[in-house]
Amino acid sequence: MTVTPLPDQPYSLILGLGQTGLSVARFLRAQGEPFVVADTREKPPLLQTLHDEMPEATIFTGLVDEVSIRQAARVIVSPGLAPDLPLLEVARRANVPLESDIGMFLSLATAPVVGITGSNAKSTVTSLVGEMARRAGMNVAVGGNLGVPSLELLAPDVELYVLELSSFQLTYTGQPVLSVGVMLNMSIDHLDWHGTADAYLAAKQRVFSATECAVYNRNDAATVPVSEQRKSVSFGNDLPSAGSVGLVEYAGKTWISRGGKNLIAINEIGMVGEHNLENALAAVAIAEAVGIPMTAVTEELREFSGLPHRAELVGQIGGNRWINDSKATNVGATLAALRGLSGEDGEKIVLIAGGQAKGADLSPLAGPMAASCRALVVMGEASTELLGLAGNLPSIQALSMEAAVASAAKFAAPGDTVLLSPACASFDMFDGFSDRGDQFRSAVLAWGESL
Ligand code: UMA
Ligand code: ADP
Repeated sequence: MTVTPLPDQPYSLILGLGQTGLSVARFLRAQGEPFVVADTREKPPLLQTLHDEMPEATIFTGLVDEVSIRQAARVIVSPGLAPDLPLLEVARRANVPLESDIGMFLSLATAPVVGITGSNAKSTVTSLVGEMARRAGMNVAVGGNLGVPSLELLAPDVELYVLELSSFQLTYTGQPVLSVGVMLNMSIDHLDWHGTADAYLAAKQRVFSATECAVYNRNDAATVPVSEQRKSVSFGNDLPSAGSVGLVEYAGKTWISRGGKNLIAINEIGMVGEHNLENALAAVAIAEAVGIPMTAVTEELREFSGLPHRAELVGQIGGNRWINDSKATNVGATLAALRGLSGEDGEKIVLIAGGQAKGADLSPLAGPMAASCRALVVMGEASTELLGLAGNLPSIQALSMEAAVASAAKFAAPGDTVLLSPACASFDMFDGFSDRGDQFRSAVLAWGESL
């Protein structure tokens, strides 16, 4: 343990030295406010950066001195830290308030803030809404759980903030004061962090606790605000009522319609898959709530083709469509991919799945896999559980991404889709979902060249 003196004046204890902790330290330093940094890891990833930028900062690593927590005026908790961490119990017992960078940001932001949560599609919808606002000529700042930590977005000339909010961030944010609070969808994830499904759902529902306008998915009951709302806009892939967003059949086409006005035919949308149509509907509802002009909204829907690693086309190779959906780190995302990418003419999916299940029950995959898959290739810690769900499907375990691609290629019939959509986190075999997706792409392209 490093022995370092604590400040004489009231100080903030920044718990966690990842991207969030560093952004809080930078912010407090710029404000001239005293702080101490603590991280339970011996060598947190951004230790050197902190030393370089602020050599005078007090930091505890590894075994954190509990006195530093008890004497703090507040603890600013990084989102990766689960609520049952003993250090957080020390703070609670000493009545030291737990806060988040998001709460600090919201108390300082002067422009409207859109906060977007949900089990899946947060990054896609956050980016899409940001692009819609940019196209409309607004000075928009986009970040939060996606990319740039919120405090680093603060600037006096920003006209709109669009934040992706994770259940972890919401847990430590009390009642987030938002202009527009959004819940896209709900399926179970992060049980290893939250402990129970109820705790996960309650964290997500916080997005509505102090919002001016709630945007929710009327076809997903768990996204409907439990608290009373002054204003709300719903979206769904059914007929919209007045003031909401949905789908309308007109002149032989299906249209995204808002408040009785048809905006864009769905065959003109740049993103693929049924699940991305839901995302387009959500983005229109958010744009409506924020007041982004609809011409910019529809232009962007035509242009935006989605983010990498989310149902991303790698190529049409060897008679098959290869799709990288490495960001599918929970069951809900893989179910959406199976639903959204199933062939209509008898083509089937060869699914590559597996990794760390994070305490989730994978069994809801069994039925949809049986209905839409030709075969199953499993990887990582969840292999045995997934093989147990394969039923009559041909299945095999692969020990590397190259082996998974080779097995999938053997299973695939002409016209089939080979889909990497793991339903699991990647850290047992990869450096993260991007690394897993990149390795998939490389292995597919290398296999294609060998043909
Ligand atoms: N950790 C410790 N001890 C500590 C502090 C952290 O062991 O004292 C561990 C955590 O348990 C975790 C890892 O370190 O495994 C990183 O945690 P962190 O809170 O320091 O993470 P940051 O670098 O601050 O990144 C966080 C988000 N990460 C998490 O919530 C795990 C990033 O989201 C986010 O982009 C960033 O803040 C900026 O806002 C990533 C993520 O995976 C993309 N989010 C989850 C998801 O999307 O599913 C919620
Ligand atoms: P998040 O930031 O919530 O993780 P992403 O946009 O990164 O969301 O997408 C995560 C995963 O969810 C990807 O595998 C993507 O294909 C899948 N997905 C995208 N849209 C939906 C949806 N509407 N419902 C369920 N899954 C979806």
